[in-house]
Amino acid sequence: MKNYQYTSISGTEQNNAYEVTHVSQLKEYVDRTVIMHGSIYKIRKMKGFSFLILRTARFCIQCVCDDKELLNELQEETCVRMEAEVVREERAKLGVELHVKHLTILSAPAALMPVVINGKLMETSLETKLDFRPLTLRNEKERAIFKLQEGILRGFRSFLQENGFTEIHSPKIVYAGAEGGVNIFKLDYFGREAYLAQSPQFYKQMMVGVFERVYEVGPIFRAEKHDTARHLNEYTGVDFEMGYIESFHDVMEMEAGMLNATLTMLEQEYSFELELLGVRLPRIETIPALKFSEAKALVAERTGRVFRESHDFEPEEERLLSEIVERDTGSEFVFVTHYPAQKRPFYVMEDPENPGETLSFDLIFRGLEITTGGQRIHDYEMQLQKLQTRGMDPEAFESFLMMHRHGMPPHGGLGLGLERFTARLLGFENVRQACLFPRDINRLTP
Ligand code: AMO
Repeated sequence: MKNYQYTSISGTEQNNAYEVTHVSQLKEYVDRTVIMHGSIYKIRKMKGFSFLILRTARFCIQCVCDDKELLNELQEETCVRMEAEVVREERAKLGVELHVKHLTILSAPAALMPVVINGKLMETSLETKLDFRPLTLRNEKERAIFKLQEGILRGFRSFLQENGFTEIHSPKIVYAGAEGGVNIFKLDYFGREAYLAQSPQFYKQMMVGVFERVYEVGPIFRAEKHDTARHLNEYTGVDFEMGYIESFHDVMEMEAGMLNATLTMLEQEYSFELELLGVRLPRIETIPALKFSEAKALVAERTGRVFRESHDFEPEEERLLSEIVERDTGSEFVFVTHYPAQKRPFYVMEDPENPGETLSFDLIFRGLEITTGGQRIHDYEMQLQKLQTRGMDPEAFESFLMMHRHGMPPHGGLGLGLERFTARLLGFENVRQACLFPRDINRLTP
């Protein structure tokens, strides 16, 4: 017998032992003997036997072992290979448990765990969790966060592939920042000044001239000097860019479709993790859209609060806007469009009917900005003029302007922060909880 889920090992079919690499269908093996490997996540001593919880690639399985000698040798986090009988047990999470017949120790830990990782909840601070990340990620719930994150990316990728996008990989050592501002890491590049990429912006635009529709999933570096719950110094950006658009609404529509497809995939293929973490998935029917000026006015009117920043949203304003929109429409997502040009980078297209306002948008989800996007300038003269009015040197952007000079279709795209989206989806206040190994102003390890 050979397929993707189970591989029979030669010679063992006679005694009916199957090497199981995927435990979700373990139930089909009731009363048979299987061979499995994993780590001993937890040992619970009972009278005359012990429960061993075996942590496998995705699930934890309850095992029963009554071999006293063996139990004396075993400790938590030992890596083992076992031959065991599958026994129906309705009280066990998977509906079956394993009765150990034979067990081989592959590797034993050299030291005791510095933190308890096998409790139901990890009752420790975020700082401690992050200090011991290689270990704390082994916790069943902690790792489920990142299994879901894998699901999110699978959803994004398969939607984009189905819609004709080509995946690209742009350089992360760059000659200029794309997003402006001071949050850029400088680098000594063989005596020349270079930077760590703040965004794949220039390159994804260039690649629209090549493939028409492109996307990239990759690291983004921002030298944020403040320590907030929504900023990382290195995060994973999901960027896409599409040519021949009629307006930036095409980009918003594509994003709504991508989120919808992804939530459906999570519901179908990640129910184990969703249940384990008690995640409530949002619904997306139509995402309401408000102009920036309308959204500002709405928050001021409903809350009676006036915010200082007139060209952008303050985080508290985003949160309040989300609450109002959810109350009024039931949607946990809201698009805010037409941001003032002052706060948007030089590649963003201004509204020809209303210069000063941009054809751009942010997507706010459960109170936090998760995406920025919009239509870009494709006309050479317009881009050149924009650089000049901003006092920027066109020569420094020669390789960017090259594409404009030689013909570009109307195009637009967006950038989504993977950790921010994951954090809001899972109901976390701090974006670090949705990052495997966060980099912030105080943290460079592990
Ligand atoms: P922007 O700078 O708004 O736009 O970034 C896009 C999205 O990236 C996420 N994000 C962050 N996540 C964690 N830590 C940070 N420090 C951080 N900064 C940003 C947010 C944000 O919405 N080039 C444009 C995108 C485009 O127009 O295509 C850009 O980078 O979720």
